[in-house]
Amino acid sequence: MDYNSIMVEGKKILVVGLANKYSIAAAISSVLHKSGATLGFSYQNERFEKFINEFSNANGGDFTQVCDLASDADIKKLISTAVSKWGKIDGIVHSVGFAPADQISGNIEEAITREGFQITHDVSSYSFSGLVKEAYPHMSENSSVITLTYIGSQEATPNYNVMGMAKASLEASVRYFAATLGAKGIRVNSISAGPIKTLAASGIKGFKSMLNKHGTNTPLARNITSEEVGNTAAFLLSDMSSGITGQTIYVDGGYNIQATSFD
Ligand code: NAD
Ligand code: 0WE
Repeated sequence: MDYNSIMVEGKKILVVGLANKYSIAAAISSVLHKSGATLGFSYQNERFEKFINEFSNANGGDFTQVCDLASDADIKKLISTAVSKWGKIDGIVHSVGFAPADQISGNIEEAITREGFQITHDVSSYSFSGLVKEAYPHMSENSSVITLTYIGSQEATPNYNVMGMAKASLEASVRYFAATLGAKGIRVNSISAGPIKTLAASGIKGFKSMLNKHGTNTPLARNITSEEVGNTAAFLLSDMSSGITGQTIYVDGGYNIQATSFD
């Protein structure tokens, strides 16, 4: 794909949720870099530090900053780092999700616990609210925030369980923030991606058979790539999408429009 280096030219975009080269955030960052953006990266803990610094050097990064999103102090530190470097922030990519492993396997009536519910909702949903709450006073008048979600928020998906409940909460958060931040020129949207084999996904029982099913029983008759998610992300972060806010945009090959399909 040839990229137009002026699509997000000069925009200063914070990327949260990069872990390794398979991360959806890596594909998004690569497209943003090729499309003219300046990037800043946060990472969960020191385990990811080496990769992030190398990735940042290769992809137009201005800074890297550790940030555990379960910590309000870390979120404050991240935004203050971005503000001290940039003044104003033009875009944020939130590409974060986590449930304790025992929460996303088996039937929900067995798997769910109060603690598992709390951790999952805290990291996978509140982290978005906490980040935007801290960042919005420093966002430019023509800025855009995106997050990543999954159709398991809308339709019961085997094993996805409490992650689906957290994604429903995340998608509702997008609508609430979009409703009040619109007047400040800040747009807020989510991308609902089809399944992609990232590190987070590879640990999941039956993921391969789900990938096969998606790849076959979908209008485009194939799975989507993380680059395709990156392209949509660049559009949503650019002024090309200036009339769009509060939406869940499906990048899933059309899977979500089918009630059912033949094998
Ligand atoms: P990934 O493992 O590469 O990314 C998840 C990121 O979340 C990692 O960078 C991890 O460090 C970060 N994270 C987890 N807990 C954190 C915390 N406490 N503080 C800071 N960061 C934390 O996997 P991915 O598949 O790229 O996932 C990115 C997003 O895309 C997630 O929201 C996921 O739900 C969503 N998504 C993934 C798929 C898929 O099939 N892979 C499909 C649709 C949506
Ligand atoms: O959001 C996700 C996965 C997020 C995720 C992955 C893990 C694996 C390792 C959250 N928490 C954890 N915790 C771990 O310990 N996806 C959209 C990918 C995914 O995960 C599924 C899926 C799909 C699709 C889990 C069950 C069923 C389908």
